[in-house]
Amino acid sequence: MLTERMTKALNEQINAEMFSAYLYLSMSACFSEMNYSGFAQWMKVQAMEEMSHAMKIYDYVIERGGRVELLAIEEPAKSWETPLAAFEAAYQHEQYITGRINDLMNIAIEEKDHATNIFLQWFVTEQVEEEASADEIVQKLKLVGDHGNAIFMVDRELGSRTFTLPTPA
Ligand code: OFO
Repeated sequence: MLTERMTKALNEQINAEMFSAYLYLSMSACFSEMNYSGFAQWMKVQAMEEMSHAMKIYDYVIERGGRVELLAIEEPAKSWETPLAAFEAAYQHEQYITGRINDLMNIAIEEKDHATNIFLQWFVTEQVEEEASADEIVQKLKLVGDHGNAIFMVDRELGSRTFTLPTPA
């Protein structure tokens, strides 16, 4: 059984993951408008991944006999000046999410909730990957600078990303 405090924190994380999905879908729409179909595809896949993160927590709360409460999803920003600005914002957002996962882990420890602690370990590892992949693209875009052809090549490369359901916790 989850404590009330743990349940509340997990419900808030469902919301944060859904907001991540909204944010990346908004970036995808912005890229589509700019005719960067590869960046748009990458962000769309990222949005689906975020929804799967939310669902993972949703299923866990229910499995533990907790009550899922869905909260209002904040409206994301709608436009970014350049691909670099969007990916920098994505990287910053992932750092914020990592902080949230760490806070959740601290609550699990304080509540002596070992099952939730183990469950959250998947997210701790996932965040390392989430930060690394966003930062890698930021670095690549910094390297290519204003060179249109090179940006086009990065766009093409990122367009090959497809969605695969993350491995179970
Ligand atoms: Fe769910 O990892 Fe990104 O936000």
